[in-house]
Formats: sequence, C-alpha cells, structure tokens
Amino acid sequence: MARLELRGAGIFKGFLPPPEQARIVEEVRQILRAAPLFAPQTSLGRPMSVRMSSAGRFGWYSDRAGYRYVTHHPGGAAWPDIPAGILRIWDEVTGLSRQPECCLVNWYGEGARMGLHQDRDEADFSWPVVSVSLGDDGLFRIGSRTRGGKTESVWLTSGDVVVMGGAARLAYHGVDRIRFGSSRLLPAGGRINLTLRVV
Ligand code: AKG
Repeated sequence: MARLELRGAGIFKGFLPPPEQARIVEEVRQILRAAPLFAPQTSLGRPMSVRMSSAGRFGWYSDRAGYRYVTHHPGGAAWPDIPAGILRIWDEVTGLSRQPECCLVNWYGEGARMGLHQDRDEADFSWPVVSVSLGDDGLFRIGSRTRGGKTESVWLTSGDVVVMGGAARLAYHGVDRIRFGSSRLLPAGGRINLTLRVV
C-alpha cells in the first residue's frame, strides 16, 4: 500500500485488498436494504447525479431547504447503524477513539459526478473526513479552502481511502467523472463512495 499526499489530504492507495472490498460492499448492501438510495436535490431544486443514503445516528440530506444532517431516511425510518467493517477503516486510518456518526453512501452511475464543494455541515472541523472508494475509478479533484484556487486531480480506484484532515479538512473537492465499467467489483458497474464524518 502506498500513501500519497495531495494538497494536504492523505491518500492510501489500495488500502483495502479485494476480499475486504467485497466484504465492505456486502455491508453497503445491508445499509441500502434498510435505507434505499434516493436522489437528493440541490438547494436550487436541481437533482444531483449522485444517488445517496446514509448509516449512523445522522444521515446527510439535501433539498430546497438546504444541506443538513437528519436523523431519519426520507422514507421515515431511522438510519441503520454503521456496520463494523466500515467503522474499522475509520479506526485504522485515523487512530482516533471517537467514532463517526455518519456514513454517507454516494452511488455514482454512468455519467454521475460531484461538483467542487467544501464539507462544512459539521459542527467541529477538527475531526477528519474519511472517504472510501469502491468499484469504478473516479477522478477526484482537490484544491484549497478558496473557491476558484489551484486544484490537482488523482484517479481513485477501488480500495483507496482518503483522509481529509488538518489544513485539507475544508479543501474544495469533487469528482469530475467516473470510468464506468472499469472495475469488476460491482457486477452492474458504478462507483460507491463512503464518507465517514463526526457530525
Ligand atoms: C462527499 O461526499 O462530500 C464527496 O466529496 C465524495 C467524494 C468522492 O466520491 O470521492
């Protein structure tokens, strides 16, 4: 496993070996059985191309009223617990005794992308954000705390883990595109990204 650094974010290439990736995908399926994917809207009422769900005490949600954490899936049920294998990734890469309260599941189908944004809906930015990539390759772009500043990109492949902490915690970042069908982990193609956060 190689650890790279890109604009202050730690990128653990190949952190999860293939059998572990398959186990984590099973845990994601378990989350999605209890809390099916839905298509959030931006605050301008536009549908996002990425579909989402969550696990944990809080789930991330967005509609015309804005971006926020909520305690229930839009279908009405409380979010399921964050599965143990996913929590273990957080423990291993952060070494922190506090665990995340939200695991956001992002699902990228063909053509899906995520525009540059900062993660700033949390109360305390001293906790890192940990992101896990599974399935198809995604072109991840990261800049600084200033919108419109210089950015750099890296292809994230299945099993990579990114830690955005310290100066990188509020860096603008996003996913410009995926290489649909580039991985065999998900039989129907697509990319799953999990982000773990203390809310
Ligand atoms: C987010 O959930 O805030 C992301 O930026 C996800 C990034 C990714 O899909 O790699």
